[in-house]
Amino acid sequence: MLVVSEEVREALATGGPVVALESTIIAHGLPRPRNLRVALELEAAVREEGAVPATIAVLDGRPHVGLDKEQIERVANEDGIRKLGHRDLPLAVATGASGATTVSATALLAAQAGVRVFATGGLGGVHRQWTVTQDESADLGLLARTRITVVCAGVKSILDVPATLQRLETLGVAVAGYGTTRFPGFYLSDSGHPVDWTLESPEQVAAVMRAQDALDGPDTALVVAHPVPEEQQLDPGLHARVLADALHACEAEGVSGQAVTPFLLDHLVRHTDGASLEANLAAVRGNVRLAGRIAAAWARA
Ligand code: PSU
Ligand code: MN
Repeated sequence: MLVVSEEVREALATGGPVVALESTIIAHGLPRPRNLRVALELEAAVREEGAVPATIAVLDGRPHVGLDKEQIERVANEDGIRKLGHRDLPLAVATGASGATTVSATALLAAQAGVRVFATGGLGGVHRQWTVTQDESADLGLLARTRITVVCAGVKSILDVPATLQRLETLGVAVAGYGTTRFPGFYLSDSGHPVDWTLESPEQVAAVMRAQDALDGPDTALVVAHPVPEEQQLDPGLHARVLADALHACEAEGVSGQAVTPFLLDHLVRHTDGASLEANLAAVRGNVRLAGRIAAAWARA
């Protein structure tokens, strides 16, 4: 069922390092035409760290692990590219649809292909207003059932961060700060919440992955929370003001379901003069590079 690119297949067959990359950030998380440049740049960054990038998406009903340049262009520019969580995969396959995969769908397909390391910007999680909307990203449930290492800048700051951290604990998903004792805040280096564990090197992350396998507990993820460098973060005061606006606009316009996260991210980009976009990109770039180093350490292990 999976279409694994030749390059990714060869790397996996020889135990070489591979990093899975999601495509929702390209299709629905970043504005055009910047999104295409970013997608290609992220792949190049993975290669510079000595690993093979595997961008994941569904094209014409076929789930792809590893895209060529034309396929990445389709994800970035094609109108009607859907946003696919893992529950949407069978629907997209059976109807021949094309869509970008969220963290949940990407992690599922990556794990099925045998890719253990995955990089993204910020995870989905529990939305503010959860008591009214019950909106919790499917990312969390999938990470509770999938043995994959996700390098991210924490969870998106548009969310209820402490509630999301609590859900990760309840679901049994391991969380460690990378080089920090603070849980990162996506656009911000520090979400204001601590983490219980700190890892300091790619080798140490690989050792945790080996320990997960050796202990053979439930198939859960390892979240490596890697902060955006402080000098590249969004100004915290601006972040607080614009986010409050964005949340009001979302409610006033009655945005719901899958549209909430793209709406909020887009609102932040437009009302910070693109500063949130730069912080988002700085975070993703750093995550992709770290994921490349972790994949290399894992391949050597
Ligand atoms: N990280 C980013 N930008 C994004 C996302 C992550 O920097 O757009 C995407 C991921 O695909 C994540 C999704 O899985 O947002 C969460 O969407 P929702 O809240 O609807 O589950
Ligand atoms: Mn949601």
